[in-house]
Amino acid sequence: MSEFKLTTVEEFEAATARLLETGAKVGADAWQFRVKNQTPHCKFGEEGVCCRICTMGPCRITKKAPRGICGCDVHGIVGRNYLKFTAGGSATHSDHGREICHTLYESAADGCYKVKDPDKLIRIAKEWGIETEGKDIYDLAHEVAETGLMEYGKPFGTQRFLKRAPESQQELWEKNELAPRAIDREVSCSLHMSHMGCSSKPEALVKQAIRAGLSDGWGGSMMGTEFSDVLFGTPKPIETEANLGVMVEDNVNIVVHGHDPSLSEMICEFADDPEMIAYAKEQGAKGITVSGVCCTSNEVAMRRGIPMAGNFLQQENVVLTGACEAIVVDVQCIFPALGPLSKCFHTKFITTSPIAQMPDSEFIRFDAHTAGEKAKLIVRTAIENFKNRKPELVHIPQLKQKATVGYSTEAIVKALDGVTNSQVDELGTTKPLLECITSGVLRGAVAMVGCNNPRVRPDLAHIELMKKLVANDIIIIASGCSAQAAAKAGLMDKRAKDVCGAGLKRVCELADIPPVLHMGSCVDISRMLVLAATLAKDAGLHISQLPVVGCAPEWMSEKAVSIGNYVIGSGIDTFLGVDPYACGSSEMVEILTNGTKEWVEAAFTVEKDIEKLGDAMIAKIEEKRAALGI
Ligand code: XCC
Ligand code: SF4
Repeated sequence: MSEFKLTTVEEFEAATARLLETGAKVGADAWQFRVKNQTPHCKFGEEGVCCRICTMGPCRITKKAPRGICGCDVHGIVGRNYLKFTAGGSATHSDHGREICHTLYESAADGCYKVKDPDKLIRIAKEWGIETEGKDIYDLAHEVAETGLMEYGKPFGTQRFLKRAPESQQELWEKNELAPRAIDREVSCSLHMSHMGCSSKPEALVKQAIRAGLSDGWGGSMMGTEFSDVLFGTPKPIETEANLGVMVEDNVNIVVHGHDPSLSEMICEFADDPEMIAYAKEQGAKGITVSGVCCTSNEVAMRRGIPMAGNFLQQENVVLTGACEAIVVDVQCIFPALGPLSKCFHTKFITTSPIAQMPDSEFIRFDAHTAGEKAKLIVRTAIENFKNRKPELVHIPQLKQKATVGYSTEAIVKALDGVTNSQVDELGTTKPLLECITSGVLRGAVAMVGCNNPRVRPDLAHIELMKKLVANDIIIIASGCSAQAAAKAGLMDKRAKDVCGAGLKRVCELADIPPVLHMGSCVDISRMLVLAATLAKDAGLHISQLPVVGCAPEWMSEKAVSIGNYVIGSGIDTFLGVDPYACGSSEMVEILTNGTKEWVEAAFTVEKDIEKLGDAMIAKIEEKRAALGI
């Protein structure tokens, strides 16, 4: 085995610089240049003090003009903007969840989509009080899917999955009117509250932001995760690789990008088809390589070991390799830049969802009924494009790392059972993990999530923070582009145990895990909620008492704000490296960083200095340990 060494951000950057040289040859634009054109950013926008929700404005708050034309002050404006931002994220995650519910509804024994994890389906049905006895599994799938879909619009009651939380958490939600009702209602209500002439009281706006966030985390996202598992299998540890070097020069390269696994699962299926591989060979390639970007990539990495070409800010790089026959996208986080960029190369930019339609793309509409034939068409299109490559433009940076991924909550519980000899019941027990934490072998856990962002040096905060935390015996669970940053660096290689403190290293050896556990895509942050809830229940604690914090050091999207709201809303202190356009209001800052503790026992910390951010997380974890007397 070759010697193990983490890849540095400098190495990522050198690879990117080389790709930008290719770009320059063909006149390609890239985000690196657009950032320059957009700098300096609008100060009013950055501080969240610009309001354009009615045409009396736009109004921007300054010393000279402390109120908008309607009389709204800065706190109301920042608060409304914050709530709208959250609603956008909650809607997006939840609509993804809804699509998955529909896919589950369309599943059939002879259909494109089948039930791969019937046990999980039955477990959820029982949890929801749906009769399972003697039912055909597809009848049950339809019934569960329909019940799930009702969660979006039911007139009465709150989200079913809230029952998974410890009682203490549920009480807090009830008491503070934070328990999310129908998902669509929370999104609509947020838009209603932030309409001209409705709420301008920051407390009310933040409370609703938390409720809308919770409807995402414990509603839309959780259904997205659970039903994806039912359809495509609950992830188990699996080997894969990460970074651009996973693309293979001699093969047809298909890159999947976006979030909904329904598309990418099918693409992977057909890329494996011997008939397709033979066709690729006929066209002069040696085979077919599917790799991924963003959360679609995380989904197929977790379940199939499909390699991860990169995270968010690497999406242009895959095209710049000159070796990408097709970049196939579904929804979310897709740069519209991919259209014009693909035109500079032979790459086909294929959009598939009516929700994400873009200029300069080929639209091959994907739906549950025709998924098979459409996937086949896409794979075939990519294969036939191989011959159009311009060999002089081909350069794939030879950077990649091995990664063990696939750590669903179920898989983590199972893996950690190797550490002690506790009995495991059907679902496993978190006792061994709790013992590691109580004894101090592990000091705690950090959920590292979210995007990378040109506002900071991309990937640096993710990687540096993880290195610092694992060296301090803090285990990391990661998702989204943060997980991919870790994988690219090598932190998901089991050999990364050597950069850990002695306690975590021992746990990694005994349980045979890497120190950073890949929990999946961003909707899979719901897995983290379930894990935290289970740990708290098993320990007889509030979630807020666990030595666990969340961190999104480079986040950028509306979805990330929704996530932040549901993570603090679930009692987990959350550390951000990018300000959510809230710093223009002292009252909003106070509520978000302190005031929310009164309702949910957790709050945000915003800190742009990476060292200080890491220190603050460690201090928080130690503070929680001290409070527990461990
Ligand atoms: Fe998108 Fe989920 Fe952010 Fe990555 S981490 S840039 S939201 S892909 Ni969710
Ligand atoms: Fe200006 Fe008030 Fe209209 Fe906002 S709602 S644009 S602050 S007048």
